[in-house]
Amino acid sequence: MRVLVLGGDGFCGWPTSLYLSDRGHDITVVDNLSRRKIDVELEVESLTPIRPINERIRVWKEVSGREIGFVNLDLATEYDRLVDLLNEHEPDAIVHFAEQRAAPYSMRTEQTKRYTVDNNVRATHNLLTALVTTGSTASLVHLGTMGVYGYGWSGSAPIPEGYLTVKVPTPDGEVEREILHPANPGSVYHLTKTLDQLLFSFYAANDRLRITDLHQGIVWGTQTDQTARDERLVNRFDYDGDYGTVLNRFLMQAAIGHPLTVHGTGGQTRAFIHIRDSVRCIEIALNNPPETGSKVLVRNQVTETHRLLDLAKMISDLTGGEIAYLPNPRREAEENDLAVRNDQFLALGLQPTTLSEGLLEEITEIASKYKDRVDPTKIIARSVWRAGMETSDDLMTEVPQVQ
Ligand code: NAD
Ligand code: USQ
Repeated sequence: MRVLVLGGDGFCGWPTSLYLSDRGHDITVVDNLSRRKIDVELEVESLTPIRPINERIRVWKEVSGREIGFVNLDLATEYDRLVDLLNEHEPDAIVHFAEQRAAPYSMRTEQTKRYTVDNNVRATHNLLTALVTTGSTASLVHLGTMGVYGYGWSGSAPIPEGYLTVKVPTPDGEVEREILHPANPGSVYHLTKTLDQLLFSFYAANDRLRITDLHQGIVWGTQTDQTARDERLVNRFDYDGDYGTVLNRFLMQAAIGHPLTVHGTGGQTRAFIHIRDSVRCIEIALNNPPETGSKVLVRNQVTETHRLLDLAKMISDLTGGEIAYLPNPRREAEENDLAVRNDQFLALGLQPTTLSEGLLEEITEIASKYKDRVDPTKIIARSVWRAGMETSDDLMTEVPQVQ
């Protein structure tokens, strides 16, 4: 397949591009490199030393013999170039990762709230109108999030894959309807994904676009078989308070001897998936698109759910690290149950990598290896959901020397 990978320089996009290229697909990465610019703005770097995109692509050619194309394009602001790209490229499929994806960054300031909405909603809508105007028949796979459902809105009832069947009372009795699961975003970032959902619904119905929305959990891990082939292909690993996600942060913290930063009681339960499974799911989704004219196909892209405190304890047991209970900078439930249906990917052949298999390897092969690159002043999460909320002071000012 000829595949455009939008956001293909990012944490999920880069390993997906390499995986699909390795599987023989013809890949072009489209990315405006905004994520690298945000690192400069936040004065932080990936724990792993990621190379510039053109070098990454050159090295991939060297090790695999396969070409990957690159187009530097801003989906949110360069509409005419996007239309030209679709006309010239005629893709069979498009994978859309290209959004501002950090909840804390989206809540940091009024500018980052506005940027997140402007960037994400315009990028998605531009893509949809460009597909219509060019008459493209490409199927679209978008990365959504578990956070569109909220966490635990229906208690211990498993979250369905996208749609709920409800009974509507009418004067003539109850009628049954299938609706999108109610949206319960917990941050401006998650809000943009709920807006994306409505855009997809409209364009699937009105213009018969073929769209799959993958509601992905928190991705953990770093490397895939492809990114591990050469150090210059290494994937991004975010550990800072805005972009670092919880499990990778705990792994990095354990590696440097920093207390594990549990927000509040740690009673929050979230869904997780390893990056190796995430890239496999994308290919499965590409190979199994919806029919023309059907509603948006929603698949939950998660493999396990865990309470944060249980994760912290698991890592603490493996490494001997302490747990710190910090004031929670977010407005979120202190405790929640979370059960999620993921029958579709399992039925289509996904064999999940479990936490128990991958954790130790991740600590030793990535977090420990690059621990001297950590800036300890960037670890504590300081973006608050409402002005005036308390955050913790730094728990460590210097990274201890490698033993
Ligand atoms: P990332 O920030 O590492 O990658 C996103 C990429 O998109 C970056 O390279 C960025 O430069 C690019 N981009 C952003 N706006 C763009 C624009 N307007 N035009 C062109 N390129 C643009 O994020 P990620 O972790 O790889 O996440 C990818 C997608 O998956 C996101 O949409 C995110 O919401 C979703 N997702 C991520 C996770 C996770 O745990 N990382 C979990 C669930 C869903
Ligand atoms: N948390 C801690 N300690 C930390 C960091 C986070 O306790 O050091 C807590 C947070 O308060 C929150 C939970 O861990 O309760 C998850 O936070 P996170 O930063 O790992 O994940 P989140 O903000 O939800 O966002 C990430 C990705 C986002 C994706 C989402 C999937 O950044 O792109 O959409 O995971 S999901 O959470 O399933 O909606």
